[in-house]
Amino acid sequence: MALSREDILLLFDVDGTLTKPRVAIDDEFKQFLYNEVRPRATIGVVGGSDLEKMFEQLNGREILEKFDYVYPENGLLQYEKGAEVGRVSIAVHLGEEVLQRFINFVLHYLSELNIPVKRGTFIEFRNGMLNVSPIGRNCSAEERKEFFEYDKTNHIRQQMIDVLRKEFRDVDLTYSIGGQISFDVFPNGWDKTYCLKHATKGTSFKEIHFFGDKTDPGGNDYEIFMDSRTIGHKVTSPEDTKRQLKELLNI
Ligand code: M1P
Repeated sequence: MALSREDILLLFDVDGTLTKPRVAIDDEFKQFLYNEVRPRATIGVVGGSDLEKMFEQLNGREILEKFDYVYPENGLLQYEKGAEVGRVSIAVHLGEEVLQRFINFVLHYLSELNIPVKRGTFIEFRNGMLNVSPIGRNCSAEERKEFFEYDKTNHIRQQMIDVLRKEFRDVDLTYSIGGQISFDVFPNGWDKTYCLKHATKGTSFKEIHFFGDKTDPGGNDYEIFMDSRTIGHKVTSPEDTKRQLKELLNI
């Protein structure tokens, strides 16, 4: 028996899955999603980024209407059928004392770090997570590319994470590299699997599929890709996502 829209949920990562890293979604792919995929399945997007960055990449606020579920910050904020239905706060969870100890340590670490280029906004404070960037989120697109290449051989982010893990072993924190210039920090369990409890509340999906590119250990798609509630699809680009969707839905 063929599955209906109510039976099947497709959840998508953003960077590397629906778009190329930190750029806007391709118009043709967007039309394919809305006109070919949406009639056949319930669709949701679960990104590591905050809502503003999702708007930048996915053609503005229309995603709140076009996607059934929008989950920024791994689903630590939840929008369903266009409206916010919940959020959790890292500040409340950790408490001000631990939070400041962490922020102070990061700023001190960065003040002693020498890398080719440093800009501004080294810590972005979000609702459910902190985003830490050694180069700073104010870098240009060119500087972003250069840092990404530099980090591949110098492991600036990984070394910093190793130090933080040791220093804050008493705090339940997960560190996740999801993009090119930064890493996300959030309480254990607040990874992308967090969105599943919301997506499955009051629904009876027979299949939940997840599409992501950072599905290896340490990547921010790993936990949800491996979760027993999802059927994981590893993709290499938006073109690959489209190809796998066509195959799955017989389009
Ligand atoms: O969606 C993946 C990541 O995208 C951005 O990473 P970067 O700026 O390092 O490329 C960030 O929004 C990050 O939080 C997110 O996980």
